[in-house]
Amino acid sequence: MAQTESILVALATYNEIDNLPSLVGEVHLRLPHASVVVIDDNSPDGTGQWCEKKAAQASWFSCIHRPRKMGLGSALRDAMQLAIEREVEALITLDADWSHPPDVLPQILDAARHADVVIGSRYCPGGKIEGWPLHRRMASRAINFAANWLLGVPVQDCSSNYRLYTTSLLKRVKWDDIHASGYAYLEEILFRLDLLGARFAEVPILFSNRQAGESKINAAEIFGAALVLFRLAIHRASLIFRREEAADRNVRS
Ligand SMILES: Nc1nc2c(ncn2[C@@H]2O[C@H](COP(=O)(O)OP(=O)(O)OP(=O)(O)O)[C@@H](O)[C@H]2O)c(=O)[nH]1
Ligand SMILES: [Mg+2]
Repeated sequence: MAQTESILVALATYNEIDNLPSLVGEVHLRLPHASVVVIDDNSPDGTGQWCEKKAAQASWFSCIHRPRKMGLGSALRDAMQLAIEREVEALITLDADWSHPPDVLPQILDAARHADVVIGSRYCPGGKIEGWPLHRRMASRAINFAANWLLGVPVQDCSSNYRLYTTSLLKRVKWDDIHASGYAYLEEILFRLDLLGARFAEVPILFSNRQAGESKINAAEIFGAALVLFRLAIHRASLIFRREEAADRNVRS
């Protein structure tokens, strides 16, 4: 991954006006040749208006305005489709609340030389979480345990949105197969990319609790994520069963 001109950085936002301007500045400082896009869901706090002004000043910056809050996953899906349309080499995603440290971007790019998907990871050796209460740590661990065990995704941090995806891999995704539109999209896309034979790498990060603004995660999102994991686990079991049946038939014939 040599050409940073060919990188799109995407930030999904809902009410991130207290975080976004400084974060966009920092990302641009770290990757001056990359394009940055914000996918904003008509945030009532003026995030979209700030983006309009920024886009008028900076050619490397753009914003997709959506009419209402449609979920993190659907925003990431739009970002992935934009990366394909713009024919960039890779898409980098990160949360817009400063939880994902932009100073790790060079290591993420470096790891992409030998991987199709790179994760900024809290749970690989060297990764750390700062400022999260115990219940958030436990919920995150539980989701990751379920994703590893039920979906077999060979990644230690399946729910981190700090990622790099190579566009050549994204082009092979069958978008109609993906149903999650909320936070569970993070696990679902990894599951689909794993089925496509993706090579994964993880880079340790120090994840810090959001700098400002309010969390968008709620009980409905967590319940929705559990349902998605359950549905994907059944799908995976049926794939394994069909593969074993086919192997059996081959042995007999
Ligand atoms: N466009 C869009 N962005 C969203 C939506 N929900 C969350 N986001 C963004 O997704 C990123 C992650 O959301 P967070 O609220 O930080 O979720 P979290 O990191 O699990 O929880 P906290 O950090 O505790 O708030 C942030 O940049 C949010 O602004 C949504 O419905 N639409
Ligand atoms: Mg956050």
